[in-house]
Amino acid sequence: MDPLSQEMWNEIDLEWANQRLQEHLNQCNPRIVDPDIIDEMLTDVHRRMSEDPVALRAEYRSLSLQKYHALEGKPLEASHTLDMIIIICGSDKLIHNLTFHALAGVHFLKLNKHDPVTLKESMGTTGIDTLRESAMTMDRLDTPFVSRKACWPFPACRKWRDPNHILEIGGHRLVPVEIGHDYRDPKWTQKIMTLGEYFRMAEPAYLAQFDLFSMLPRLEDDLEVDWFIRCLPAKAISRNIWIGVTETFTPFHWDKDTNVFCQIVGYKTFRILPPEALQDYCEPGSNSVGKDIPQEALAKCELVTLAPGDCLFIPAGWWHEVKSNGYNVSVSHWLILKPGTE
Ligand SMILES: O=C(O)CCC(=O)C(=O)O
Repeated sequence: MDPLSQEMWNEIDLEWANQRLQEHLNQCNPRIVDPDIIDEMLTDVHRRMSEDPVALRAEYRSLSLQKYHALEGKPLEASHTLDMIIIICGSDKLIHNLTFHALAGVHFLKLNKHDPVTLKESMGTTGIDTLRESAMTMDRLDTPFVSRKACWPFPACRKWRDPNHILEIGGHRLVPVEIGHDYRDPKWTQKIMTLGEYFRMAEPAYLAQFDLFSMLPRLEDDLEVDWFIRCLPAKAISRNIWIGVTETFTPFHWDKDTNVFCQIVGYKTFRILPPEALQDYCEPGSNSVGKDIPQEALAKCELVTLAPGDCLFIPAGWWHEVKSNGYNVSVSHWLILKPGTE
């Protein structure tokens, strides 16, 4: 969801949503009412998705809405059907309204034990202005920098230290979780599970780079959505959450967009290298490298540990590798820069 242009969906209008759903169902010809048959069709559509992603996503959404309707009286199954639409096709106002409807009155059972994340000594307070000044005074945004405590004013830095805050909002919702140490591991795989199940996992897993905000817009209240408009020369933003419950590891890679990476809960350590540093170790066209990077190529790494509230600015094309240990939440913002600043 793009916070710079999005129409906020805070208004829940069930009458409007039911009318839209009914209109949609009336257009389905034939209309399928057996959830098991729809499931088989959904599996087939998902398998063929790469053949024609636009048309097949539309078909996936349409079939899922029919399944949702057929599951009346089964709130969790109905809401999971809508979550699969969000994961595969993205969210929209209708899906968001229907989810609210499906889960009204369903509560999530709190985690009964969690270790609150203790704050190490503050690494200095600088605040939002530092990031704004750095962004404004740079001719070109082509050097990484850390702005200590720049996003510390976000309420998320305090509220999300207790995972139950996130779980109360979305514990029943489905999310795609990476299972395994990292994506180079032959046993690495992805599983869809509820956020509640994810938070109870003990084996290496990662809820990585997921737009949880389009699923749970209430979480946006804990961030400052217009912060980037005030601070940075961005005309649009793609925002993703990274939640770790065990240790996490993201191997060296680069991204095509500039990133403002906000550390919200816990600590994360980055190794950073300029674009030319690892070119010789990656396949043409690839943005990642295999396991064997010679030590001499890593000699000039910048090492930085982010604490809660710190922001790291990673220019497009810069290599980065990221480690964390224990409960950890970050929010990355890929910026679509204003003309003249890219
Ligand atoms: O936090 C992580 O594990 C990786 C973050 C990252 O690579 C990114 O935001 O581009």
